[in-house]
Amino acid sequence: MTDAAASASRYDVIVIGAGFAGMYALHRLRQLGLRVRVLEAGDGVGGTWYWNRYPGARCDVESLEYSYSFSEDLQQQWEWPERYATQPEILKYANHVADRFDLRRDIQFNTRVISAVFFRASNTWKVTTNKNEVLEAQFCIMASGNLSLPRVPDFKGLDSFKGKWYHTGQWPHEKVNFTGKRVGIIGTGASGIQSIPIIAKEAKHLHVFQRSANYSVPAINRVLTPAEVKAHKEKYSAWRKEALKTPFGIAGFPPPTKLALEDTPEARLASFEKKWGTGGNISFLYAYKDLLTSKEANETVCEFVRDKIRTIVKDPAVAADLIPNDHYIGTKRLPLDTDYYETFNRENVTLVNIKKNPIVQITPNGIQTAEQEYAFHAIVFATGFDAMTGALLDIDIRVDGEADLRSKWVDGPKTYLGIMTAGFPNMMIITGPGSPSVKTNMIAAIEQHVDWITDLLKHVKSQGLSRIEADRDAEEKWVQHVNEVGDSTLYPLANSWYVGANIPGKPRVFMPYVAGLDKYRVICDQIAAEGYRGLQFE
Ligand code: N01
Repeated sequence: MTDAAASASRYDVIVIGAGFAGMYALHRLRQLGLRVRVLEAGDGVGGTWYWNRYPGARCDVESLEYSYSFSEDLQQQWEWPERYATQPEILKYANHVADRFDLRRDIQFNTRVISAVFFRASNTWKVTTNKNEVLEAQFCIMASGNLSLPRVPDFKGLDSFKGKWYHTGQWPHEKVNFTGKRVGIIGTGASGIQSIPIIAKEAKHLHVFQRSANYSVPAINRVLTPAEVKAHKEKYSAWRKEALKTPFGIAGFPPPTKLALEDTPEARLASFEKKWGTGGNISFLYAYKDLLTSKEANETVCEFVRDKIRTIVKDPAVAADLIPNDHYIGTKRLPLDTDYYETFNRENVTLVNIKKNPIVQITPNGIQTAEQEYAFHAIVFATGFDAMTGALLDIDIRVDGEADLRSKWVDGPKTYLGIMTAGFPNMMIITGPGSPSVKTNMIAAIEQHVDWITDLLKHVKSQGLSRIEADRDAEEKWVQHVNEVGDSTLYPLANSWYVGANIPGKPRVFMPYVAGLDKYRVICDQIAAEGYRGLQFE
């Protein structure tokens, strides 16, 4: 289609993505009287919770915390049935929010953004979609998510496979029935760990192909009692305020004060046992204040979980393969499970250690490893995402005649506060690399970013300004600070998606800002109070 044939529409703001970030951005920016258009690749709202429909998908932040705080009526009226909400429940909530705040009329579904180009002469972003439609706006807000570009490893022969294959992050909308089927699953991250126990109950036989053994701790999910919901709701706004003062944006976890080795081994064991019994990953990693900064301290939790695996898994050879020994606990996202390790005691489940017995190729019948071929009706890829930068760099983002984002970030992402990147005016990223994002309660992080960006645009409007740009020196200092904070922890040591290690060729940079949402919020507020230090306006 020619340029002339492409339709052009003008908005104040284009928001890319209608997940929790895009929906809240639309809601807030409308309140400024701005004309906003949201472009969404899916045919519904919900983002992560729209795409990740795999069996067992559930949030690992408690439902009363993993929800919007901006509307008292909403939080009072919405009923979360369980401690940890299932994917269908969260998607139902996202749809309720879209209807309740009349968001859909400004969201264009089934629309994938291909490119976004900024023209300085007119301070305009021109956004081109997969339908060759061109939309224009003064501002472009990237709400495209941190874990939204699924990755299927490029195994030789996948095209030849005669059965069905699925990626957890692009699961079909209709139920996939594994009854009577031989199923292979590759990947033991959070998605694999949640889906393996459920698929195992249904399939005739499940083979789990594990590259790196992973730590996991029990969710201890349960139905919420009316009394506890009532008690929480009576103090909901106070809980939310408390959450903002915590690193993870979750109330009930005041920073621990004790070092792990200050306790006796018996006291430590009692503390970990209690946390194992009550469930939750933050609870574990927050048992002592140095678990993510001291190798010796961390090793005490690692050994506790290894002992649990040895106790739960009956076959010592299988237990040995399941025992993680290549990273410190918590330095990869620590999954929450329901009966993950127990599942390996089932007759119909086989663990394949692909570090010892690597996958060679996918064949028409199944998976060929160095030792043998396994025949499957279906293969599940729980192999994760091109995280944090993937969805952004999937779009050809450039400034006409100047820079393109893929080139700028060739050695890793550089941002100011994780919100703006120098050289790309009038573009904001929600929960971008260099912000707390995935290392905190995502909805709390989203609300904080959207509120800050809304205030920024209010400032621009009230001052009659037309262009905002991050200052290069301020960006350099922020990147350095993000790296220093990361390097003061054990996080960068693991081969995780936090450092891009799961994507061959991706630069190894630890991307989240891990000082905590509480400290980050104070920095952002100070910067705003100082007239948006580090941003240039025209
Ligand atoms: O992906 P992952 P995920 N050959 O990248 C393996 C969030 N989330 O979808 O560790 C063989 O963590 C890879 O092996 P290794 C959460 O933030 C939240 O599970 O790289 N194996 C690993 O085992 C989470 O962290 C929730 O050696 C290959 C797995 O695939 C994030 O999403 C639930 C391979 C990928 O694990 C991503 O989780 C689900 C290859 N070529 C997800 N490539 C909750 O809220 C990769 N693997 C509960």
